[in-house]
Amino acid sequence: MPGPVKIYGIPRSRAFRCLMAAEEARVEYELVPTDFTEGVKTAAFRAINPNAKIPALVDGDTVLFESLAINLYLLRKYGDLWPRTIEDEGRVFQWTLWTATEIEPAQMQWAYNTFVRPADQRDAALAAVGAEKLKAALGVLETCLAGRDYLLGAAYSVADLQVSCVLYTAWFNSFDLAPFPKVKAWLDRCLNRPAALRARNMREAA
Ligand SMILES: N[C@@H](CCC(=O)N[C@@H](CS)C(=O)NCC(=O)O)C(=O)O
Repeated sequence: MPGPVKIYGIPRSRAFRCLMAAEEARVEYELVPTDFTEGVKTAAFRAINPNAKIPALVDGDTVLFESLAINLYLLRKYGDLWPRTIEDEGRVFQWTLWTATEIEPAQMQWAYNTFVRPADQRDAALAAVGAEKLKAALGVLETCLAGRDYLLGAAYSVADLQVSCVLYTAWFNSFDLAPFPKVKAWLDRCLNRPAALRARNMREAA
């Protein structure tokens, strides 16, 4: 029997997303502490992820990088959240790629220039451009959540996990969600689930 799934990273990094997924999948896992300054540069870690970035995953002979791809793998292989139909699977892929391309770059542009970088390295104009792009994406989400509690319908799914684990950054760091009340209520639901709270406790206590 292979040992527990290994997630390389620290909770205060994108590895948080995979901790949320692993908790939702209820898979036995080990967090292998690897930080994004020195930890990612070691030869041992580069052999796992040649991008020298966290997170990475090792599950027996399977080695993966990219946080949202790791999540798809974990939820497909473990737990009972994976969609039952090809159509819903398509929607999960749609929301995953949408998150990576429409949310992530805008949110990071806002975050880097608002609180991540030291104050003297922040550019307020870049932060504002990122915030505007993020608002445009949140508007799409607000429209898609009309008349439904979750992205695929009445029940929480992998689509909700993928989008909410990334938007955690904006939600936790007080991005103004007042113009998007459905998104705000949905994020409150997704990020206060017992599994999400277990992952958040690791991150917020760190
Ligand atoms: N697209 C990648 C991005 C991974 C990433 O940028 N991770 C950061 C930490 S949150 C990192 O390891 N940075 C180290 C570096 O860029 O040198 C993913 O989602 O997994």
